[in-house]
This record gives sequence, C-alpha cells and structure tokens, in this order.
Amino acid sequence: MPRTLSAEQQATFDREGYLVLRGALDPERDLEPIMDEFAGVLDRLATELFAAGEISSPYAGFTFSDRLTRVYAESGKVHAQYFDCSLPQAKVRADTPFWTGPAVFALLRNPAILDAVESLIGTEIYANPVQHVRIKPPEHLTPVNPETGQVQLGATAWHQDNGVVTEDADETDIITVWLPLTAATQQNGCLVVQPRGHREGLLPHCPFDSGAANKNGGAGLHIPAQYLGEDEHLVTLPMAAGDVLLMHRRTPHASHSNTSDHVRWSFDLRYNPIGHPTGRSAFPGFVARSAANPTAELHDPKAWTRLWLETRSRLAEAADPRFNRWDAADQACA
Ligand SMILES: O=C(O)CCC(=O)C(=O)O
Ligand SMILES: [Fe+2]
Repeated sequence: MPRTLSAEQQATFDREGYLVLRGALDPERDLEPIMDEFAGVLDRLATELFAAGEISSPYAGFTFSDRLTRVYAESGKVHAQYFDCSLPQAKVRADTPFWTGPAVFALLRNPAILDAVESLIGTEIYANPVQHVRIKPPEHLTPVNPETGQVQLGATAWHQDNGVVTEDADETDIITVWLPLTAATQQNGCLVVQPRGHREGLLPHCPFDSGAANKNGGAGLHIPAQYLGEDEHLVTLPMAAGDVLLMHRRTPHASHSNTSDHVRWSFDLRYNPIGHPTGRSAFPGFVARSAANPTAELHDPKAWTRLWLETRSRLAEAADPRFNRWDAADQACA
C-alpha cells in the first residue's frame, strides 16, 4: 500500500467525495494499543460505578464489548463522554470526563493517516478538534434514555460535517478520517454515504427537537430528507479493522443502528490546513505535521491532554460557546 494517494485515488476522492483505503493501518500495530488503552478506561469506569453502587458487579473478565454493554445496561446509561476525546458542546463541568490517552494521540499522529491527508491538503496539517471515538452499543441491549424515551447512541442522522461546524470554517478544507477498530458492518451500524453529494454545496441542517437531541450528539443536526438523493444512489460502507475512510467536508453521510450483539467501535478524526478556522474555536487542535515549521508539531501526548484540561476549566466557568448556526424555526425545517 503506497503511503500517499495515487493520482487515481485523489481523482476518486475529488469526484465521489470519499475514498476508502483498504488495509491502510496495521490492526496489530496501529489499533491494538488503542483497544488496550480503552480496556483500562472501561475498567476504571466499571470500578467507579461498582464502588458507587450503580452496578452489582464490575464485570471483570468479560470481553470489552460485553463488559461495556453490561455496564451500560445495568447502570441504565450510555457513558459515551467517559471515552470520548472531546468535550461536550454544552454544560461542561470542571469534572466532565474525557479520554485523551497516548494511544489515541498516536492515532491522531499516525503517519499513514497523515500521509493520506497530506495528499489531499498539503504538508501543513492541523489536527482539528472535531474528533470522536464512537462506541455504539447493541441497540437491543442498551437502555433508552429514561427522560426522553430515545435510543442512546443509535443511528447517526444524515449530515455533512461542514454543517456541524460554525460558518467561519465553511471554506476550510477539513478532511474527515473515519476508521473502525473492529469490523463495521451493515448490521452493527457502519457508515452510509451519498457519492458526489459534496458537489451540491452546504445543505440545510435542522436541529432535532430536544427529545431526540442525543441521536447525533450536540444539537442532533440533520439534513431533512427532501434535500438528500434517492436511496438507490446511497452507498453503504462496510469496513474492516485497518481500513480508513476519507471524506470531503460536504459529503452527506449517516450511520445505521447497531442491530448486532456487539459494539460498533470507530474513531472519526478531522484535519485541516494549519491556520484556517476549525469551526470549533472553543476547542483545542494542534499541529500534527508541518514541513515548513517542524518544531511547531505537537509530539507530547501529555501536552495534548493539558490543552483539553485547560479548555475544560475555562468552559466550566463560562457560558456555553456557540457551536451551531441552524435554527429549528428555519423554513427548511418546517
Ligand atoms: O460513526 C458514526 O456513526 C458517524 C460518524 C460521522 O458522522 C463522522 O465521522 O463524521
Ligand atoms: Fe459526520
């Protein structure tokens, strides 16, 4: 596998708005350290919940998927924020959990990922702070949110990533990099994309009513169905561990519900040219690669964690920043 994209791959990305790189990562070298790190995070969560009397067993000795599912089921809550490498968009507290461990940082700096991104946006690469781990639990084993009656962390509604950042970043060439840690299948909720949809410009996005807001994080923004292409033109993207999806910021995409018995586990990362607006200025990014100024690159995972800790302290004291430009009262949302 060449480390940089071929002319044909670049042309495919430009034309279709996405590109799957099969086997771009080595699961053992690139993904297993992350899974080991998350086993530790889950162990801590289970220990804390057990100590607090919220679960009757720490469920040690189970696989990651089964342990997580049991902990979520018995505590009645999907503890997604505990694992995520970003803060929530609202109500950040001084102790809001997040996870920015060294294995996650190594993924953000993974040379194969940065080489592919470099082919698309050049050598000056900023790790955009819109980054998440998504551990989507089996829907039939996961309790609904007792307040809203809605699925917690179910399907992701149709959206463009450009639509979920602020408008200052509309012209920033943000590349989305989506990758599964374990196989993503139609059954466990892999991604679906609308090929060539990136050529239609930015489509209207509407917030869900508050009851459904947990569906897609944040304000639960989604593109109303009438703005999307015909179903037969949509492409479902099963992916194996090691595969990497590159997406244009205006490619409409969604993901299925997890109807399997195991978690669907993925990361979505974003990169943009250094110095351009990230669309989430309240959150910290960092220089992942720079040929022009290599000393500006961040190599220390602890320094990355400090950026998020400082951000958390600042946001805990402040009013919620504005993350969303769309209004439910807009004509497009009627
Ligand atoms: O993983 C998902 O379900 C959604 C991911 C997504 O929207 C993204 O990577 O931009
Ligand atoms: Fe997205």
